[in-house]
Amino acid sequence: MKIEKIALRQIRMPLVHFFETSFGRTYERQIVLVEVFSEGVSGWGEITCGEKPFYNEEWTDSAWTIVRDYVAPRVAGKDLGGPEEVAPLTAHIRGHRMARGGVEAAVWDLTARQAGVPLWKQIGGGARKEIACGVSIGIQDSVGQLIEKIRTELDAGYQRIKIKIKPGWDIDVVRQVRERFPSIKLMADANSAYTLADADHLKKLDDFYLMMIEQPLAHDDIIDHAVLQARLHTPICLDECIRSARHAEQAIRLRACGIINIKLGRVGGFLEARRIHDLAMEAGLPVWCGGMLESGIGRAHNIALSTLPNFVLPGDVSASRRYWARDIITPPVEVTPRGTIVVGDEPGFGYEIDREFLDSITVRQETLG
Ligand code: OSB
Ligand code: MG
Repeated sequence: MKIEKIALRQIRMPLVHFFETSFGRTYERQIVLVEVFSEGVSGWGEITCGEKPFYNEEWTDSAWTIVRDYVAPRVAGKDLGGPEEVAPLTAHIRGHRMARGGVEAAVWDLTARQAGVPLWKQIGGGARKEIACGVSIGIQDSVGQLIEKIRTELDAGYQRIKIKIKPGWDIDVVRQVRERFPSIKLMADANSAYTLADADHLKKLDDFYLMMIEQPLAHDDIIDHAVLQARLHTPICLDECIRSARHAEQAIRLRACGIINIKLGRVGGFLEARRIHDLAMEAGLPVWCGGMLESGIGRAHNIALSTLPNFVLPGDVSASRRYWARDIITPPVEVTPRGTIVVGDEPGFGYEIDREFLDSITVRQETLG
């Protein structure tokens, strides 16, 4: 299969509600989509970086530049034996895994469509026909508002609640949420807001029987997480720290975490995501699928990923309507009253693209190769 051309498109999508983490507030997404073409068929990918280089080093403009100047020249015009060959073609680029992963995922979708099979089948998934859904709730203006939001999501059926924490919005907030909801599956994500000097403070979270604490310490420090994990009963889940299978191997060996959040973009696409999944499964660590406030395309890819066997915990993959007044796919992603997403059998990522709407929110476009 020859990749004839790669089309980049940046879209602007306002969120229905701002999303706040320890590194800032997002009101509107600027998302880069990738469409790859071969023999009359096209496949889609989403680059999951933020608008600013705060979650990791990537952002909308860096992703655009990396794909235009470094990824597309390596991939466009290439005759590929299969989608597994894409990631190695860009392995010489340091970092920028979300940019590289957006193209990689698009080729997986393309090959699934060419074969007439669903994306989940193409990546070797299919362990479940319904995936379990949780929600990630950002930092709010008040604990009352947070509790109200949690109530709404539980009423919608979501199986697990993740709240964001940061210094000044942590122990006391978790305590109040736990008092109000004594038996829900609850977890907290710090997005690297603490250091080992906060170990005694974080230890207080052990009182609230959380499922896990996600990425409390530095984005690039597996060793400190190992030191902290030895002091906590609550399992640590690593997000930012795990960018490759090599990192997963090191974190497992050092006992730095008990759970891994796998994000397709953060690790550079399906090939690496699967490697991490397999390593964790072999070591007996459960994994779940994280989110990056994706549009319908990235969301659909996350659904496919979540059908691999070791995605046994509810992920941050939830209904389109929690993010968008109107999504770019039809139908939008919907969640059942039991808090699941039903996985379809349509070829590729399984949803139609609303091209007219997509065009109306596109702010720039470029065709490469
Ligand atoms: O750490 O998981 C995270 C969003 C942006 C950046 C980082 C994270 C998140 C989320 C949102 O938690 C997950 C989602 O609902 O898409
Ligand atoms: Mg996280």
